[in-house]
Amino acid sequence: MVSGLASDSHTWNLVFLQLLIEEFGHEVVNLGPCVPDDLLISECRRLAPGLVVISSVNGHGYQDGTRFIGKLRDAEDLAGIPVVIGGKLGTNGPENSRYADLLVAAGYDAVFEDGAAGLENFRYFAGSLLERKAVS
Ligand code: B12
Repeated sequence: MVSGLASDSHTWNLVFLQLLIEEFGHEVVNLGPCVPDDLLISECRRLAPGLVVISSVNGHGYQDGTRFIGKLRDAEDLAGIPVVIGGKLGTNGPENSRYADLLVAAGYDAVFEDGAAGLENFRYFAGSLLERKAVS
């Protein structure tokens, strides 16, 4: 499942991720931009995706992302669902950014901030996780 967060209206990042993950050979549900936390959580419950990929580029990723993952991890039935976030997570650029560590501490399984951990790392992470799920 690919999704934007509540404040973020950027769309091509989501289309890009959908195409990329489809290229790995997986089915993708793209919830689109400006998705309220509660809708995102109810869709996770309804669809039980193998991986939730959050994208944020408008500069509010850290705030929106921290709030969302707190709510998701508080829901007992969803606590174990794999969730990653990436993009432009703040407004200072990826250099010297501490968002990755903070977002992992908040509950994300991995963080792919532009520049620091690029698409190759995401390709490797998502590919191996989804493959493991497919055989188990
Ligand atoms: C088009 C655009 C808009 C359009 C969006 C239209 C639409 N429906 O999508 C409009 C005009 C609405 C817009 C609005 C705003 N925008 Co704008 N926008 C852009 C622009 C020019 C292109 C974005 C784009 O489509 N890129 C193409 C996609 C494919 O690439 P991408 O978004 O960069 O995503 C890549 C990576 O980030 C990465 N990635 C993204 N998410 C994830 C997730 C994972 C897991 C992984 C692995 C990788 C990954 O992969 C993608 C491919 O490489 C960028 C500047 C730029 N040249 O990038 C600014 C930009 C994103 N916008 C910006 C800003 C500030 C805004 C506004 C706040 C401006 C304002 N004051 O109103 C608003 C926010 C609106 C909102 N509520 O969110 C800033 C964000 C700054 C930051 N984060 O530091 C940017 C970077 C411009 C800038 N340099 O200042 N924007």
